[in-house]
Amino acid sequence: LLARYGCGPVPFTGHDDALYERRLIFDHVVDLTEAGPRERFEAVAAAIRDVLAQRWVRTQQEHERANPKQVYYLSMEFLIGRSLANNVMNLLLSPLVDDAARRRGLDLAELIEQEPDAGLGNGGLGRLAACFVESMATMALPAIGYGLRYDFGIFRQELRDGCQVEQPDRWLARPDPWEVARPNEAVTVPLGCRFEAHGGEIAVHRGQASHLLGVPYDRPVVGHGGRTINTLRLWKAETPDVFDFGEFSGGDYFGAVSDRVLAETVSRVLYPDDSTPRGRSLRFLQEYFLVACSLDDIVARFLRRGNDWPALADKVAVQLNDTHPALAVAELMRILLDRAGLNWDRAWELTIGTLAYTNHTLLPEALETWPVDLFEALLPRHLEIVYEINRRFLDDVRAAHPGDEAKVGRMSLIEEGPTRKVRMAHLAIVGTHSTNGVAAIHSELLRTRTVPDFAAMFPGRFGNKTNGVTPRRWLLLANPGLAALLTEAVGVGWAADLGKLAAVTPLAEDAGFREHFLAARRAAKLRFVDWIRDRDGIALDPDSIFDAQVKRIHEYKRQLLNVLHVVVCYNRLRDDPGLDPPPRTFLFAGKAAPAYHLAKLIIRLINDVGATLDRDQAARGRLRVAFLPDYSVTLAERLIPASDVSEQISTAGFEASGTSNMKFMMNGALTVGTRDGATIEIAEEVGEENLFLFGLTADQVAGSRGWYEPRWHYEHEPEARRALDLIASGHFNPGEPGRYAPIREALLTHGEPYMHLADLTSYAEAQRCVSDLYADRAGWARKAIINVARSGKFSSDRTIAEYAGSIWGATPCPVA
Ligand code: DL6
Repeated sequence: LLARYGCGPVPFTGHDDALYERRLIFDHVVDLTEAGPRERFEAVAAAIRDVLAQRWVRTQQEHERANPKQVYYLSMEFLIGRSLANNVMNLLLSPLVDDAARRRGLDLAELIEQEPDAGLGNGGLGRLAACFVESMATMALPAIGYGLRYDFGIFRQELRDGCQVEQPDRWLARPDPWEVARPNEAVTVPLGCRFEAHGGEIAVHRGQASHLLGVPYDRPVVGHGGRTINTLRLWKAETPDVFDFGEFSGGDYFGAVSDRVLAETVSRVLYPDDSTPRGRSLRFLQEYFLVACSLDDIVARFLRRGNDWPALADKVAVQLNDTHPALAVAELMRILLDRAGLNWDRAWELTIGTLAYTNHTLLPEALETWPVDLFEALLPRHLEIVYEINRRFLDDVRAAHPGDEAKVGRMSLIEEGPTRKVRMAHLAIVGTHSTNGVAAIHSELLRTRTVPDFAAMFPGRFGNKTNGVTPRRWLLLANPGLAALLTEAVGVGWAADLGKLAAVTPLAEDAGFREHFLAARRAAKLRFVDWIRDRDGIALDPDSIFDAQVKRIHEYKRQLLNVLHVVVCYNRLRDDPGLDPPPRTFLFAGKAAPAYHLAKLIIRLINDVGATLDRDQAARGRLRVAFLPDYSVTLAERLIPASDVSEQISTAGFEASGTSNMKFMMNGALTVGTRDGATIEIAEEVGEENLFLFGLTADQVAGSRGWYEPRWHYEHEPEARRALDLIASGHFNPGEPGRYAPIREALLTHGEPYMHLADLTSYAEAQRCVSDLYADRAGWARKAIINVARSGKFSSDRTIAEYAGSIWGATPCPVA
């Protein structure tokens, strides 16, 4: 793939051996021997940034000069994680940095641990954005990611008495060595009102226009090989002046300063809701702020390069990561009408040609709508434009379907009712030239079930782009032992062309290779065991199967199904102490949205079950449950290579794609999964015999809606009944017997949407097959090797090549 994109690794040569010392002394004014680990980390990171700075400038100069079609990825979330080790790897500086560290007696692993995760995302959607920008840089695509520079990213999760407690994530408490503030490139964002923010809501004072300032903070996005260094530009909200001089000279010093503080709340905190937006008005302002700053910047760059408005769609491709930046449709129309002075039809054509939209969820509660009132108060001109888009669009609907007012109502951009709302997904579909889902089944369900009227009206606009993950971070960096083995087997090129791993397939039959493979996996497991013991004081048994379910806690992802199965296993051990299944450790990690009470109760249940098993002789040493607090990119990088089993057990039809499923298989874990999201495509790649599929299909789930009766399973399936009864009995929580009544009630409610009990029996059967296979060392290794070998499709390079080819029409712009 990389060869096709005309790039490959370039070793860095001209280095300055004293960069680190200079950074330490001049930035921190500290004697070399007295610097603490954090100062040493900052100095190393700053030294690496010094190394890449000229190439970063060179990339920008080349893009200015060549004036290629430029890609922009707009996303409210970029779940970046740490950057130091990743940047060193992608710059191909690892041998040099290892050597420099050795000569100075620096413990690199210790320094790496000093870097906080940039947790600017909730989960899959934000991590995908981070993988995408890395792939775009690796493939030399001229691309910029735009997001918000939240002062507080996703909350830090603590566990107290087994319960999730949210703590602020102060990731910027110390200076971030990667970012470059560019106040001279700040943009002004006009608003139709003044506002005050209180607890996530804003109170608007109509009739008093105000404005915000968007200050860009740039972060380097290093492509593998270090040739292209693209930019991730994150906006911070500020007020135009420190003081409003009118108020100041009038004596209202406090009022003038507090206005500034209010404005800065716009980029203060990431909303911690995954798939279930809470519809806070400050979030609406955040979304507009991202769109307004980014489009202003995009247009400025477009014009600066000497382009004229008619060329906009030939020179600019903007991808909207879900509907969060869908206001871009109205904002770009506003720019083209009011600023460029184009007529409506021309402006509309350019808007559609420039923008494209990715859908990431079918959950009805996650499809964004915003009250018309909020538009009226904050963005009256945008509302006018949305109404006009809708008027013209509904004329077309009526012309195509005369008399079908029901269809008109369904398709309207405005949801009528006591509170009139703008349907952001409809705006995004109507105002862009491309709508894609993120896995084949998801794109199909989007077309056929969620927005069939739109798919019928715009058949050419709908497509699929199955997600991918970057193999640099998720294999080369995360799993050095396995990576080295793969390089030995197929050469160095696999990290930039993951399809090359297919050549490993025949080695599954090679007993010697299997042993090396198992040894590499064992090393990753031991590394993780040490790391998690040091981080959390959690002791894990590396001789047990590590069975991992790591993702946001949500009913549709079915952590509860996993727990029910654990309790089934526990009951079996209590019944028959002679049973001898291979020991298993069920690892859970993930955050619950702070207001999602049932999800938080699930976390507590997992912890209660874990504590009970630890105390019970029947389970000890054979069955363990551990909830690893504060799931993050860094935790995933350590845990995934150490896991034997990957749990992908969402109710079929609910998980749009999933991406941890790809990271696990790439690292040699075997999947236990439903036919959902990209797991279906993983099964196609590896063959159904090389993973453990179970459960109802999406069609069966949809077909059961309305008549599904969980009580039937409760009454006819004794293991399910006993497991549920044990949970409800207070066995795991003797201090508060009724604690899990809401879970019992949810699982037994007629029509339970996630169909836990319907899938429990086939899930337990799949898990029995896992235990049986584990006893067969060679058989297990064979399947695991085939998973790694067939993971090529799931590189985000492949996904990005598809976006570039069929949505953006963008080609690489290599930097000499
Ligand atoms: O496409 C990235 C990721 C998918 O892999 C997950 O399956 C999906 O749940 C997630 N979607 C969201 C929804 N957020 N919104 N809106 O995070 O996207």
